[in-house]
Amino acid sequence: MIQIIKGDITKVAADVIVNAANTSLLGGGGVDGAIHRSGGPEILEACRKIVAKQGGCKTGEAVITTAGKLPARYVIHTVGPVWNGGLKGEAERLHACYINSLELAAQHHCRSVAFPNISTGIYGYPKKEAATIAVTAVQQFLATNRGIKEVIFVCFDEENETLVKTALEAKR
Ligand code: AR6
Repeated sequence: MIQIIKGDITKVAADVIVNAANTSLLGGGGVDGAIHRSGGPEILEACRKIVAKQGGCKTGEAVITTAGKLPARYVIHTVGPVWNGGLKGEAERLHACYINSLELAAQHHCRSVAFPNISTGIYGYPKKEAATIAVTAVQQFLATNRGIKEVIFVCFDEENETLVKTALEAKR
């Protein structure tokens, strides 16, 4: 099942919430800043351990940590592409963010996963195209029946909420 809500992902009590991080995994602005602020220092500590082991996270890939003080059980940090005109593999990488995050969530026996609109803030991805990619990737993964029952798109702004709803309706 896919749900779309407008709000703040740090308040969502899904098994896992996804963070739109950067390759350093060491925090930033936007949703990344909000997650680290509300979740407390445990999340950054876990990220530092991952950095020490594997040196950050590549664009399109994902890693998992504790959710610290957040109501979720885990945070999956994925790195969306920076929009660079659309001919630099942005679409494939954005699609990979959703698939790799869901794959990691399934490996950790999560049933519900909440996503922000990855790359549509500081990274400048056009929101309409990003919404179509997000919905396509999630539907593709849900069809594989890996134990994930619920995916929630947590849209921070009304524009993204409308665009994701439209993208989902177009696929029904
Ligand atoms: N809950 C849900 N969505 C949010 C929240 C929130 N609390 N806060 C912002 N958004 P962005 P990006 C929305 O910029 O474009 C960071 O510095 C926001 O409105 O957070 O992938 C990282 O460290 C937008 O729709 O992420 C990276 O350096 C969406 O989340 C860089 O930004 C994504 O916006 C990543 O840029």
